[in-house]
Amino acid sequence: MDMEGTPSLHGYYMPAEWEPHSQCWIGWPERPDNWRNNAVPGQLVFARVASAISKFEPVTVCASGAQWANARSQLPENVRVVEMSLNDSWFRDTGPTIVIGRSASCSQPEPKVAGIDWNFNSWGGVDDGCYPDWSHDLLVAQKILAIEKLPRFPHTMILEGGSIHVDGEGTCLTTEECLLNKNRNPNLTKEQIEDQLKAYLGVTKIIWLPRGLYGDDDTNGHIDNMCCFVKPGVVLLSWTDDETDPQYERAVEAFSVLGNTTDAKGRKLEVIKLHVPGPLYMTEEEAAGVSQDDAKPRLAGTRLAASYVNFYTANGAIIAPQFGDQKWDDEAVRVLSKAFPYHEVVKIEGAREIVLAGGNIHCITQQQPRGIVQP
Ligand code: KQY
Repeated sequence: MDMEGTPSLHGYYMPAEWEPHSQCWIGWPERPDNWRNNAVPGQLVFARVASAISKFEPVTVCASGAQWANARSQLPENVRVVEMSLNDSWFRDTGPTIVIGRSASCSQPEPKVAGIDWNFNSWGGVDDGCYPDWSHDLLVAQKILAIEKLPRFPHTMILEGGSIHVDGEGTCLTTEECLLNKNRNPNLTKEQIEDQLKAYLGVTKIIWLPRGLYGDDDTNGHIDNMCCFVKPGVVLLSWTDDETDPQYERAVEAFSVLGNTTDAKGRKLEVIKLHVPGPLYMTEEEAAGVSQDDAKPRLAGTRLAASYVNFYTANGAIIAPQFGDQKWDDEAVRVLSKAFPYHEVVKIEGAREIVLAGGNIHCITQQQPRGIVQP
């Protein structure tokens, strides 16, 4: 397994998601102005995701004081439930990016594990973000690291975990649409952002896709709805064959960038196309179930940012969204099974509930890597 790459500022690096985890962290949805019908259907799907992952690695779910007993009652016994104040439940973005030290050896077999605590502004700040008060979310990473007694590397740069993917061998994938958006870090240049990613993630090469998935407006085009690594040198790309779909132009543009670059090790990338479902749109009934309060309004007729790339890689399993679109659901399982021959692909029905609130399975999960002992 990889212990190569360049040491980061602290001598730690972010491993690829398929490297071994000690556990997975998930928040518990609650706010009725983002989760329809008082978050009841969303909670059902979160419980399904947590339960599926818990068959492969330990899971901790964090729920507010008001929701702890409800979460406990819906989750299997083997899932730990801890109380934590939250503004919403997107731990990919509010949780820590957990990194591992490169110093593990026979004399010091326990690899060091630590967490980067990025700054967070609700995906765009007061004017452009998803909700105006993110004071609890700002503390999620710190609380998780405190629970696990892990060192914390705070960072002032606004960054969400869903906006980066790494291959564990020095390459980071991201989008210009998100990281260069003026609603994140208007005072940083592209080069300065690259320098921070290199220093904190232990990467040496950043591959910038111009845009993320069409309709992914909450996050301004997070990479985790658009493209991810399968292994070093191989990526999955959200695709559509429909030339009239606005996603087509984005997919072709990304395909061209990926086809004309190399990764940190100088490899050309193999690009596997993963067709999007639908297109899917929010119904009148779904929109009516979301209360109007502080959060960004959810409007009927909005194109849903639904993508099969937004899966979670657990120890030995791919936890994959299904949207009730038989043709593309089946095709996604076929493509993922072929791409990950040593993982079991576990289907999560009803992932549409998470998409209605602006994300998907990858967005609600955060892996805690275990680190690897060098022989
Ligand atoms: O997709 C994500 N990483 C998070 C989406 C958050 C949406 C909040 N409404």
